[in-house]
Amino acid sequence: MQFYFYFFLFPIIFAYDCEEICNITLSIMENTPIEKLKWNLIDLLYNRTSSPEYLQFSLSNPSDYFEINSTILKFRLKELDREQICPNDECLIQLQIFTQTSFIIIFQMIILDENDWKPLFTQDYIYLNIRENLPMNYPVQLPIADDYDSIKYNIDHYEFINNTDEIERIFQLEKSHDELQLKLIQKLDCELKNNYQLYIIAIDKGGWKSNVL
Ligand SMILES: [Ca+2]
Ligand SMILES: [Ca+2]
Ligand SMILES: [Ca+2]
Repeated sequence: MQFYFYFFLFPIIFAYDCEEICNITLSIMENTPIEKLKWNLIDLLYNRTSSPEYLQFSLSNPSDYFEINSTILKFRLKELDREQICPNDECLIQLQIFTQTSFIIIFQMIILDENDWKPLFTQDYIYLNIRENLPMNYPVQLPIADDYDSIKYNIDHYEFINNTDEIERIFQLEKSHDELQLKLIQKLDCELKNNYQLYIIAIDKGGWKSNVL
C-alpha cells in the first residue's frame, strides 16, 4: 500500500491598499465623550501598509478640530456638537495627514446627528390683528420655532394645544419649508366673536415638544 502525502503551500498575501492616498473614514455620533475621540494612527493603518510603526505623522495644515501628538490623533474641542461644527445637514471633517513616505492619509470623520435640540420659539406670544371677512384660506404668517438638528430630527409639525371644535373649524396650521402659516378656513365675523386665543407648539421628528407660542 502506498501513501501519498500532499503538501499545499498557502502563500500569505497582504493586500496593502495605502499607496498614494490612504483613506480613513470614521462615523462618530455627536456627543461622544471626548476621551473616546483619539486614535492611534498606527492602529488605524494596521494591515493597510507595511510597517506602519515606523511612520511619522503630521497635519498638512493646522486644524481647529484635531491635533497630532506623535502617533495619536486627537479631537481638540471640549465637546462634539454637530450643530456647532456644521450648519448644514451633512457633517464631515476632513484632514490631510503627511507621512514621510510616498502616501498621504485622508482622514474623514462623519458626525452623525443625535436629537439634542428641542424646538424653541424665541417669543412666548404674539398679537395678530386680522380683519373680518377675509377670503377663505387667507394665510397669516406666524414665527417659526428653531431646531438646528439635521432634517432627520428637526421640526415635524405644529399643532394647537387648545384645540376645540371652534378653533378647528376656523383655523388651520400649515408648515412649508421654513414658514408657518395660520390659514383662515372660515370667514371671521367680528360681531360673532372679536378675539381668539391660540396656543401653538412645534413637535420635532423625535417627539420633542417646544415651548408654547
Ligand atoms: Ca448637538
Ligand atoms: Ca430636534
Ligand atoms: Ca443634533
